[in-house]
Amino acid sequence: GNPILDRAAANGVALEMQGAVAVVRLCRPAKRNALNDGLIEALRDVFQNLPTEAGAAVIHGEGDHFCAGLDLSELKERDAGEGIHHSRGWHVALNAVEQGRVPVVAALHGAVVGGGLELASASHIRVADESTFYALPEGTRGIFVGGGGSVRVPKLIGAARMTDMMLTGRVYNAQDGERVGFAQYLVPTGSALPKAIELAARIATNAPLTNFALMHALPRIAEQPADHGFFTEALISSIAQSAPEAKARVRAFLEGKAAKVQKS
Ligand code: 1HE
Repeated sequence: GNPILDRAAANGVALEMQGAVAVVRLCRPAKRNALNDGLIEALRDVFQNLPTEAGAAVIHGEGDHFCAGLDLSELKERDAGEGIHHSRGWHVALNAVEQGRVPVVAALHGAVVGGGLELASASHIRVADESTFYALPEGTRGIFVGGGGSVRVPKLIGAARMTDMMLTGRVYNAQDGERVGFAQYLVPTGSALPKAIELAARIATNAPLTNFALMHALPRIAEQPADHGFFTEALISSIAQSAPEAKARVRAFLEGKAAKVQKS
């Protein structure tokens, strides 16, 4: 139906709606979902053109691995100028994931390496199964991250751990990855995708302004001086509160009609 989404599917990124959840799949399993230029453009196009009925999205990879990172076969002949534009193209695509219309949950399994880890880091929540492993082989390949990893990965695990990964080639397994902050959920092998869809379906029921505030205000506040952060927080919280939907949800709680917070 939609020519942009049809082209993305032909380039290896498929979109399927499951209720209000947009399920985005990297489908280049023979190359371990390595990200060539076509795939990066397809990712950008899909996240810039999510159907309006989508309230949240999930991203996952077909086959045994989430994503093997940059397609190294494309790196051969690029000069410095082309390299800058290539990296900027990744930034646009991964910004479309991070700063799009809806929160994105990444379902991780197998290799989450190099550019694959950069993509996972652009998502809002990461659910990893026990087969997941994380690495930044850029260091040992004589290159550097170029897909926003130097900005986003330290926010998850800290600059010291990222430096170690790149200098020594250290690989984190699923348990250690959850412990250091790559993933927010660790689930049995094979169940990352259903868990991610379950979380996304729940996220899609939130008030849209709450999701907007979390995606767009929280990361900006994190980079503001405290005084600016408090001010931005006051603005965004008052805007969220003033929505009719927020009033209805608070009223429902006060009338005993909404769920209490349950001890987990
Ligand atoms: C690839 C790529 C790739 C696989 N580019 N072709 N990323 C890396 O340095 C990771 C490189 N890949 C691997 O270490 C392994 O392939 C995996 C651990 C991910 C998976 O292992 P395995 O045994 O399941 O698969 P395989 O046999 O190694 O790979 C299957 C095929 O995929 C094979 O091609 P074939 O034609 O011989 O079948 C591989 O060559 C191919 N393949 N990964 C190209 N990455 C914006 S800057 C970001 C910078 C980076 O991301 S650098 C890190 C790149």
